[in-house]
Amino acid sequence: MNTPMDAEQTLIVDDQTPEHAEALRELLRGLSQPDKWISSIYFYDSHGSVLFDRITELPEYYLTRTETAIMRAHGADMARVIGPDALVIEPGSGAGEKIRLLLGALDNPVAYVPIEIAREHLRNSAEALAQDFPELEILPVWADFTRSLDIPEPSCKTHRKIVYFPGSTLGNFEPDDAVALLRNFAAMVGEGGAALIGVDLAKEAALIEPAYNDSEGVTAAFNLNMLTHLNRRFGSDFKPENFKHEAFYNPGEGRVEMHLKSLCDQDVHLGGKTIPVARDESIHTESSYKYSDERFAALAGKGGFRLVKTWKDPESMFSVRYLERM
Ligand code: AVJ
Repeated sequence: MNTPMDAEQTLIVDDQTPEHAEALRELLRGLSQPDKWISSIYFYDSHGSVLFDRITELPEYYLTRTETAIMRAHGADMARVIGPDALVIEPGSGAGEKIRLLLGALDNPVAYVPIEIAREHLRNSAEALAQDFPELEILPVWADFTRSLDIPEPSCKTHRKIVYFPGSTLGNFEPDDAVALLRNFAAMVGEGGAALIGVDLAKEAALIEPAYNDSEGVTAAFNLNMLTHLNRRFGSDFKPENFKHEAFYNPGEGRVEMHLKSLCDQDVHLGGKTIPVARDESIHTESSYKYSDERFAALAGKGGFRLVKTWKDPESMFSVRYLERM
């Protein structure tokens, strides 16, 4: 009866917090629309994070590789426009290579403020960074970066606070939400502050779609893993084998859409509700917006920033944008 305590055992915690109840209501709201949707935040359980790391190494997934190359090629120029003694704020995990390239290029950065909702992740990445930059003051903040929060004061004076937001993560926000997020960044950096943001570029569908339909099926596994994650977190009974990964560029909306398409008529149970899903019906799991120069400049303006400088790779696949607070 009792499973011996070993690495195989998965403890299921019965979550009765109000946050969990609110998340369940939002899930049910999305799944009762004529066009069903589930938030892309549910990609990222621990297995999903491993799959995402594998995606970033796929030959088809140009985003990470290209952005890293832009940081390497133009880091010195970025450091010049940012100026000395910067305080760098990174909303989301700071585990990556890109933050190291930026901090390594900057002239005497005074402090690094990673903001992360996953507490263990925040601690681990901050500790790893402290090893690599022993002289840098690190001021981790445990928070949801989409909400308002206070940026801690560094012990040395800073001449510019800057938000670093790489990875085209901004593209996962609906345009109105992206504007709200930029406004939040503007509040974090204050007067004279700035932002350095990695943004995937709008381009031909044929150049984008392979990145979301890789030949090894890692992106398909990443998309389908969301269902396993939901089953564990919310006690639902999605059958991943009854769904198929689908991803395409929607040029009208300027976004890649990921969907899970039902292979049969089926019922899914979640939070005491029965959700019928028809054969060929799809659940929208992610949008990844791609921006032209014009559309990004307009978005930045609405978010309270002026687009000052853009760096691209030679093929114009990806961009890194420097914005100053208006
Ligand atoms: C890291 C969120 C920008 O949209 O390209 C990768 C996530 N989705 N493959 C992206 C993702 C499918 C990725 N972002």
